[in-house]
Amino acid sequence: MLVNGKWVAKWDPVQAKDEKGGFVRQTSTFRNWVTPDGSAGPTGTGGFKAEAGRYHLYVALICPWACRTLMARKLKGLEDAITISIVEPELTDQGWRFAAGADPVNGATYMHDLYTKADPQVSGRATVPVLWDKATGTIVNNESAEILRILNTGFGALAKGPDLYPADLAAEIDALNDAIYPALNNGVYRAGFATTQLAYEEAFRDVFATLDALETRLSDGRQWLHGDRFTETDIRAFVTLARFDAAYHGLFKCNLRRLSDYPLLTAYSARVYRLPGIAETVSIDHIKRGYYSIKALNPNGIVPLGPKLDWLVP
Ligand SMILES: N[C@@H](CCC(=O)N[C@@H](CS)C(=O)NCC(=O)O)C(=O)O
Repeated sequence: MLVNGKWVAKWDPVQAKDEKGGFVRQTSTFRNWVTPDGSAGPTGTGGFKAEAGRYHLYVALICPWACRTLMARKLKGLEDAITISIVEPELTDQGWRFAAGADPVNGATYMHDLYTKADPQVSGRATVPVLWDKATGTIVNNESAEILRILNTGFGALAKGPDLYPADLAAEIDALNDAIYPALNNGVYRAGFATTQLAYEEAFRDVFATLDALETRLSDGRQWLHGDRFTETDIRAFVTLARFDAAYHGLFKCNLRRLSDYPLLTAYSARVYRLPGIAETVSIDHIKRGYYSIKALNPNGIVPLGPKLDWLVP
């Protein structure tokens, strides 16, 4: 991670734990918002006006948080307005790395180069996603939950597509997001990066209780998690479901059931995958190579050949 702008240690997924040995995810540091007129958003400072071609999104295809933002960019028709760079799937001792030429905006070698460019004294982990402002040469925001909302409304008329956070569903969306984030989205990481049996078992139970609840939720025939409208909760659920059998079931020891043991969640995942543009945001190759490159969990770096994924239909 970075301490006062210097890269200090070899990359290790677990650098903060709670008193039970549970994995603790750091909070994001850059919290500004792009808005249609450049006024300040709910947090941070103003000065980030929506303009086509001004912003760049840095992502990893292995990363569920980054892929939230890639999905929203597609669904909101912002591909022409926002350019992207994709890091290499394997984590190095200095975190995410770019292949030669993969960052035409800053020419960075590592993700941490962008963090120190934005703030030479920055401390923390150099995570993806990052929404970068080419005009001022800084990071606008590195919190995927907020970038999702920025892509939904911050780009004003540049964006098209469905409202991913409609006002009349906001309370319901917030409630379901708040339930699935700790127990499922981050729950699989809490299981995978637990350093005690107790922390692992707690996370494991949370993960499967949540999958069971989501399967039940879909049993009334609804198409999406909040009914007939596709919302940001569907994005947030899908990115975890899409990685479940390929990475979390094996590497993160979330092995009570597979996604494919849940018929409604499997059909739901296939439905999301078939939305226009979404298949391009899903790389099972990157997901497997990326997760299985985490040396602390898989020292020899062997990448499994399976499993067969039933939801991955064109
Ligand atoms: N709160 C952040 C979390 C992002 C995050 O943890 N990304 C991971 C990849 S899945 C990362 O970049 N990790 C690199 C590191 O921890 O050094 C968000 O949702 O945007």
